[in-house]
Amino acid sequence: MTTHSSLLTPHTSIYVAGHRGLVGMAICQGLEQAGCRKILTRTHAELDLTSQAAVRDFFADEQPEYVFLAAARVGGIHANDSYPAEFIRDNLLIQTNVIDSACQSGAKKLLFLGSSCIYPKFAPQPMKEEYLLTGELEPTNEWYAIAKIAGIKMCQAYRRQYGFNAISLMPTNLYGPGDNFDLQSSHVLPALMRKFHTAKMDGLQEVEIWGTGSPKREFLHVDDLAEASLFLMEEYNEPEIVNVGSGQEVTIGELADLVGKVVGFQGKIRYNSAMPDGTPRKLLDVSRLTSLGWQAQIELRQGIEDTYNWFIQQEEVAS
Ligand code: GFB
Repeated sequence: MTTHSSLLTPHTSIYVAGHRGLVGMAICQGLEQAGCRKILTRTHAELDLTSQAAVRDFFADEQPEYVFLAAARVGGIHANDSYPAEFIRDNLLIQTNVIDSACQSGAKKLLFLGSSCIYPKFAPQPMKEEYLLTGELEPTNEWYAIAKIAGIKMCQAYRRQYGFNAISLMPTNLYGPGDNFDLQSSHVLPALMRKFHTAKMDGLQEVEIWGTGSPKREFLHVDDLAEASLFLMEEYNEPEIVNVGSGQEVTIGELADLVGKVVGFQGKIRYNSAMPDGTPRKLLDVSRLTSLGWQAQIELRQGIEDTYNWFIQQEEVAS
């Protein structure tokens, strides 16, 4: 982890909302490695972020200087498609409460994490930040996307009316240690890892993959995202959103081959086209970020190996 300049010192008080999730965990780790010692966290049991009163009290008591807003209801294509009410409600509540309370309690800066699904389903590729709100959204995740777009607009509105330094990052599809490996609710990469691992252990000859295998996705290791988040917290103070991607785009079929090789699964793949493909392609244009001086480091195969090592350790602990 690269260490950055001056804002995030051992004495800076920093709240990481969502510290038990994939992104929040990696941000906490990055902050610790950068020497930060006043990192505030609360579990869901300690602080319900959907409760306006609880969030307001927390910020009034703790008055964090910097806030990483990584708490969200997230999930893969099936979870998004199955629970639209929960995805729009919980995300609107969490982000509204945290952004408003951070501003009211005098926080110096907030970093909001969005998602590449905010862009139109058929946006030209790679997708530039200015394509936001230029077309129809992908129906499987429009509820989540609308909540994230509201978060972006709230950051911009609070900057404009109250002078609050709130910035927004749009990460591409993320993966890494600490991910959700539940087959019903996870994203594709951890789902494939679990499916291939289970098939290998049980000696199964075939694994089912959803959709046609032809959609393309870009993947970014969560440690890269954490590093980009720290970098932008230090360096970026503008209303415009910033894409965070790796430029490493593969089809789902190619991803399956790669994950299968890393896991050591030698059987066949069967595509279930009754399950949705989602958006055909989602590649971010990262020229704004690279011009600011940051780019991703972790190559996809290396990142998959790293994640599989973590996954195996968890399986051993659980068994
Ligand atoms: O990662 P994923 O669930 O999310 O699915 P999205 C990506 C692609 O992988 C889709 C295919 O084409 C899926 O049909 N796929 C194949 C699988 N097998 C599987 C499987 O076993 N599990 C899963 N989950 N997918 C999500 C959004 O979209 O991406 C969220 O719904 C968010 O809102 C997130 O933006 C980053 O990339 O399609």
